[in-house]
Amino acid sequence: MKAAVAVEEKLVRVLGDGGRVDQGKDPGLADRDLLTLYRTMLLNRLVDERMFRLQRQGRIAFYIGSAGEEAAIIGAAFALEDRDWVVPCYREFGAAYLRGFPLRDFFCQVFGNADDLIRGRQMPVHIASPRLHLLSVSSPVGTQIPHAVGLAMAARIRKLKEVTLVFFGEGATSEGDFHVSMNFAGVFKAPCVFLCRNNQWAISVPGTKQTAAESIDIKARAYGFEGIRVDGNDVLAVYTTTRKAVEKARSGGGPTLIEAFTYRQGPHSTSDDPRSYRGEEEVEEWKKKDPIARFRQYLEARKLWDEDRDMTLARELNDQILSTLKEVENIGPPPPETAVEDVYAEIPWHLREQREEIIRRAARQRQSWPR
Ligand SMILES: Cc1ncc(C[n+]2csc(CCOP(=O)(O)OP(=O)(O)O)c2C)c(N)n1
Repeated sequence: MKAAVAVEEKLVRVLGDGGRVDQGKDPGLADRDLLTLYRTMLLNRLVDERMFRLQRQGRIAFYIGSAGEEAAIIGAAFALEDRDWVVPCYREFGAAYLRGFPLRDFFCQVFGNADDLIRGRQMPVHIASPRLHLLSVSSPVGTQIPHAVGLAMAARIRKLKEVTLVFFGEGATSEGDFHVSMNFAGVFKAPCVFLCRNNQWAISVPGTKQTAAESIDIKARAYGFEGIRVDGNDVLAVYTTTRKAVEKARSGGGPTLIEAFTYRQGPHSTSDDPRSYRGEEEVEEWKKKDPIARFRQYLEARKLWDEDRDMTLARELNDQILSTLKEVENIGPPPPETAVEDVYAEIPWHLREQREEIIRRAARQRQSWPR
């Protein structure tokens, strides 16, 4: 913890205490954009809360959320254009939603039901959308980073002005994939922005055990490009920093590493209990720096927001979440025989045989255990 506190002073910040902002630092976003950011952050938080409850009730198998990290995720994604690419880790539902990923499709994926775009073949929350330039979520830590650099290089070779934004946690910076990717991106000036959500915990491993360096951003120097450390709970600071990095990448200036210093407020996923590895006091301290509450103060200071509007929005979003859930929860699983589809353009004989067998068994099971 000590190292983190010492370097907190050099964090890029826009939002000051009580919602105040220095004139020179305000990115000057239109009111509509500011409200979109707030709405998306709040939706993200409410979806997470609902999903954790659903998992505890045994209605979904697994969930992984982003409470506390919404500013780092949504602020960065807001700096992109539609033609750009997002290569997510597993906490970036907010970024996907911002790019137009429908809530219904997200819930269908979490249930792994027949309407899931990837037909139940991935872990819950592991979404993808080629249409929205959103690569598939990678569960293995750090494997998405070389994919992102490859994607960025492909865009450059094809002379497309598309930038790739890749998300990962600080734990991923201990993987070889991170270093290989950073080196390659530096040498070949890949139009890639590396966004490290330093939420200070890689499941039970604290940030202080992840690196002997004083921070993550300085690692970029060794690879010959810029690294910036930003307050990851300050949505406007994350947005302005990422915007500059994206513009630089688009104009041929090469990659940037952004370390968004933040905190994971909840468990790693529905599968762990963080009380076994970190103190409640630490969590409470970070909840006081909540990114949504902080942004709300700014909106209130600008007279764009108040208590009434907040309650109305929360009610509206919760209604939307509940009605979408109601719509998708009983859709049921994809037919089992679809397991062998989408692998080959034409299903080969051995998979055709297995497909027939699956259909026969499923019919027998339906007779023994009607739904
Ligand atoms: C290669 C690999 N090793 C271990 C795991 C198990 N694992 C899943 S998430 C995780 C922690 C990752 O932490 P970090 O990169 O900081 O991201 P965060 O979860 O904090 O967002 C680990 C160790 C894995 N999925 N892949």
